[in-house]
Amino acid sequence: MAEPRSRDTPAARLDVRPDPGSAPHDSAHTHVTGRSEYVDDRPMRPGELLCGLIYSPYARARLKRLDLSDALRIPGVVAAITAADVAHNLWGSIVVDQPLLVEEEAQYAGEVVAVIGAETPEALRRGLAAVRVEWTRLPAIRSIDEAITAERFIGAERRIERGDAGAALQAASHTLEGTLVIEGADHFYLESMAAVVYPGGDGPFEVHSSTQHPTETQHVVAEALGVPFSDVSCIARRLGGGFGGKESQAAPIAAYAALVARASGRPARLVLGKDDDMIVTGKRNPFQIRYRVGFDGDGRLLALQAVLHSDGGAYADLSTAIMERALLHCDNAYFIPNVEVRGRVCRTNHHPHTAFRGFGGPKGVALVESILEDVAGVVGRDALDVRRVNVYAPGRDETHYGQTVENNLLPSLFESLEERCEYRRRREEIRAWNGDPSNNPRGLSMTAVKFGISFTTRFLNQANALVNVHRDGTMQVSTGAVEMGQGVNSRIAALVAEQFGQPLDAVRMLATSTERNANTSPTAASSGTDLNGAAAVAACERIRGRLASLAARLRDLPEDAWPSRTAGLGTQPELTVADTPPPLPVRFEHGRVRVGDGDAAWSIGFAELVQEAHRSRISTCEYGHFATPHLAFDKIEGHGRAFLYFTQGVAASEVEIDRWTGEVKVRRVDLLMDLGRPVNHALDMGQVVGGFVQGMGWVTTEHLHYDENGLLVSHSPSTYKIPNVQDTPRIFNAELVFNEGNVANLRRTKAAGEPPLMLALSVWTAVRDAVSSARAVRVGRREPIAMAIPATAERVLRALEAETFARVEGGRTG
Ligand code: MTE
Ligand code: QUE
Ligand code: MOS
Repeated sequence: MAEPRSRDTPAARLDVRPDPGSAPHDSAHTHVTGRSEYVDDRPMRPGELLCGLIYSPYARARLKRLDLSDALRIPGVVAAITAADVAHNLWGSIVVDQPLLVEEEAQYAGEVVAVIGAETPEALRRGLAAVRVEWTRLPAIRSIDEAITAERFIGAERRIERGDAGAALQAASHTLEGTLVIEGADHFYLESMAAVVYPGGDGPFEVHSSTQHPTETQHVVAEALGVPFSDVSCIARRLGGGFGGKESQAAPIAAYAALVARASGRPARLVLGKDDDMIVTGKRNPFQIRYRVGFDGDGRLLALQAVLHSDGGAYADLSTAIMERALLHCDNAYFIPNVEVRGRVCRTNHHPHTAFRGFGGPKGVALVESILEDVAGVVGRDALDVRRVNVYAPGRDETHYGQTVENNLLPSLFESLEERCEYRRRREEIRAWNGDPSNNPRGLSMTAVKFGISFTTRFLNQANALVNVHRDGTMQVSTGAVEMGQGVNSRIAALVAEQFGQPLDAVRMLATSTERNANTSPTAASSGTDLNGAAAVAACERIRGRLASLAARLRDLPEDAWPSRTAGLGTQPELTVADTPPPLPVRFEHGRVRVGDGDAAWSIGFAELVQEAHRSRISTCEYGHFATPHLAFDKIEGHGRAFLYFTQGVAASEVEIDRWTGEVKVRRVDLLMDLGRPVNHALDMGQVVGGFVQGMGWVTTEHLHYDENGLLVSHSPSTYKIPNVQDTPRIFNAELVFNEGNVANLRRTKAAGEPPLMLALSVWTAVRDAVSSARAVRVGRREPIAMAIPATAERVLRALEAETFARVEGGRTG
């Protein structure tokens, strides 16, 4: 039986957008043939050294002795670097608080104390083993609770408020409270941290780094060496994945290699093995969230009070900005009239935690989706109906930080997916299935995402681009965007090709280099294409203006008076043009430039026009800069327009739990995503599907284990379980919806990179739905299921068999 529809959602059904036939990723061919060059694929230069790291095995320890003399006596060991060799031994993206190398006291297991450079892998291995290092262990803080007790924090408390959450909670007919635990996760990029540095002398130090942030890497290297920024260039051709992990933490890796290069005068290469990479680098911030929520008998949210604590690790890194984004996403897709959310970053003795796809957003989204799942149980309604009464809708469309949700497709996304995935029918089927306790429990849940697109720190929302149009009509483009698999280069190339009416293969994207693009922001916050694409288009527009004016002049000149015939002879006055296009329609399409309309239209080949421009001393190269307009977020007040627009989506996941092992299988996922008008449909689908599966790993099997010294022990694929091909949903229907309404952004597109990850929370809520319905069959009522992220098999089994575990473990201890 169909349930009544809530009134405040528009009935419009959304159309899905067919793939118009997308161009392949610009590296697809070299990827599949193994010819794509990553940092460690660079050929070794004569004399090049291989580097390795010595790090603390203890969460906190005083450096008692560090003796490198034995190591340096080993044949082939050439350099040994310690803190004493670093010009400025402090770095940090937001707060400059982190030593590159330990001076006196290590603050986390994995903190680097020395770097060895050697001529061969064997010499490096022996050199690392010969370093004499002694530590005195000190008491460490290894959990959020311990940090709260010790009052060890990073930065001040942040707060966002609207209305009076306290009073609304008092007045609410229903309330719930709880604690949500979200653990960390490793980025598990396939290319570990890597840098090759060629020492300066005849030019700047040339740093090839697997970094999402070439500018910061350049700066950290320069400060470590004590040279001006102009003496360091940083180049990032491509990354074998970054996912946020290489936004800040690639910089010290490059600095270690640079210090060896300077000390030895030789090229130096530092490429971490998987185990070292996982131990040394920070992860997604673990969070612990205490909340109280008030709602009415329909499940309509009235008030949310939440205190978010994150584990920042030993140093600030990006944790305060991540916390801010978490606070800004506690509403997710839902209108909550009274909100009081507070956030505090804890300082612990873990590796400094860092950016990871979603950047705090996933924690806010998890909180409210978790709450709505529990609210539904309390009011006895289907969780989808509870979500639909709460979703942002006309008249209920202002966020708790005072930004209006424009181009809001959320109500229709819910409605469309409900139909497309046959939610009601499957809900009945699952109810019947779960009624038989000998079946493996199944669960179904639909969650949403509304992700704010922009860096919440205003100055980061800028980009620059260089566009060179060559005389054969081909183009070279360089921007600050880093290609890490997401396809940013292909998207920017398509935008530039479109500007000039040229085919895609006329555009070559150059390696990202601080020599062509300086003062760039990291490729992060899903805004790589938005920012750098807009900068490239700005450059194109100026070139187009000049070329269009020139075309209009040529139209009126006899061909034998054109610059290509006369400029060398000097017989004709030189043509001059302004940057602005002429008052005539000029179109760049199909390889030609067309002046005028209809019968009066005249055209010239694009390459020919570029030749004429060069003969007239008109530049066909430009530098463009873009700064996102309209942003007005006051961090102190926690109020204002934080984002240019929102990327939105919904997903419904069905899971089955193995009742004997707790293992989760995802049977089916239906997903609808609003990415506006995509530049490249197939690349965006890759982001959607890839982000979702990455998120599935985060909420199910990826579990970090640390030993009693605070050292990560799950530091390889055998102990840290990312999704593999068998773990992907058996049925996976992912579609993009048709939306031409995002006027805020370049070409009405929407950013795709991070948002789909958060839709994987539907797998986590589906697991809880499965557990709660299986238990309801036994205990006779649905009750809120406390479940941490990740919902590992062990945790799921414990939740399912709570009484059995209580009996067995009670018996054992008592
Ligand atoms: N996709 C691939 N294949 N590899 C990556 O490292 N990083 C993600 C996302 N998608 C990533 C990815 C993250 S964390 C971000 S912020 C965006 O891509 C960055 O790229 P964009 O701004 O061009 O979307
Ligand atoms: C999303 C992001 C980032 C962010 C804010 C977001 C991000 C990032 C920073 C940041 C903030 C202040 C700084 C700085 C960086 O903020 O990636 O260097 O001083 O680096 O909403 O992804
Ligand atoms: Mo992505 S976490 O903003 O690099």
